[in-house]
Amino acid sequence: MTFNWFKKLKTGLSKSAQKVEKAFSSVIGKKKLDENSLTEIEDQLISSDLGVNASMKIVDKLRSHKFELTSKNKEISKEIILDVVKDELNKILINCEQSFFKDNNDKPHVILLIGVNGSGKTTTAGKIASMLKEKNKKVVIAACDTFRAAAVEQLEQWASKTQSSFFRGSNNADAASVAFKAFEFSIKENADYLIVDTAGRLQNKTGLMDELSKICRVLAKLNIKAPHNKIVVLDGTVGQNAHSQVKNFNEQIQLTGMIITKLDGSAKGGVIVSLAEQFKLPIFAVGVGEKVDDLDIFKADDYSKALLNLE
Ligand SMILES: Nc1nc2c(ncn2[C@@H]2O[C@H](COP(=O)(O)OP(=O)(O)OP(=O)(O)O)[C@@H](O)[C@H]2O)c(=O)[nH]1
Ligand SMILES: [Mg+2]
Repeated sequence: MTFNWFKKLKTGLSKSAQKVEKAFSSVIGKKKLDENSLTEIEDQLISSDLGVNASMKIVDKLRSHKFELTSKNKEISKEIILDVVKDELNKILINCEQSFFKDNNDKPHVILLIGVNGSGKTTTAGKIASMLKEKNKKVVIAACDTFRAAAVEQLEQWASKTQSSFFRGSNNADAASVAFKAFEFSIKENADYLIVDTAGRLQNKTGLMDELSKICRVLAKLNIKAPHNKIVVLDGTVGQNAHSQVKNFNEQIQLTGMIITKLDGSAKGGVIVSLAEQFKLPIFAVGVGEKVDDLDIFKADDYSKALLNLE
């Protein structure tokens, strides 16, 4: 991850960081860390979307460091407290670091992007294609949102911007059959990656959720391992609602990971911590803007530092 990216991530997460920072502001400069303060910190962390479990873990850690935190300079310093918190955040987030570029012995490697309406799937498809193109990979992007002509055009623009091949079905075609044909086409083209963009769907709409299973089933007919990645794209501004999205999509098609978008300007960036804590799924990437280079792979330490406004 480049320095520029870290800067972008930090700027994007600044509102979230302000919220998290507030959790500790009341104890900084104090002589002791009492139970009341710890409870206050825990409440603030929960309201910063870190979730109950992660917030409890952080507070437990602070409690166990109480002596260290208060004996050095006789008053609690921001640096020391944030260092302890960063270590604890890293412990939770480190297991989510995983690249979706690995394990590409299988060609084409199929990446299926799913999620609720407007979560950032199409934009993310374009951004991933661009990342892959930078690695000199041959990429096909397929439009399985066959109901909205605008959706197909939006994806086509991303394909041309990233010099990827584009595959579309006929209007109102069955999404699964388009996915199948796109896979056949990608095999014929000897592509390294096939990125399948799907229509947005609410996680409680059974018919549309079943369509996702069907897409996975037909892709597996051509390669039992496909789709190699089933990634839910989550809007980072929705906060705790992301949990029910992950839960339902995961129950439907067993996700291989998550991508969280729109972290720029969101005050709910802490949600990544609660998602990591609860689902223990890889976080492949995070998005901090609408442009092609506003997505990068997820790095636990960078994320923790950005969330705590550290250098
Ligand atoms: N600020 C910001 N905007 C984003 C980000 N990712 C996507 N967007 C914007 O969010 C809006 C929706 O993005 P799309 O990629 O069309 O979302 P989608 O999930 O494909 O939407 P549907 O196909 O309608 O379900 C667009 O205006 C994007 O430019 C991000 O990381 N940050
Ligand atoms: Mg879309």
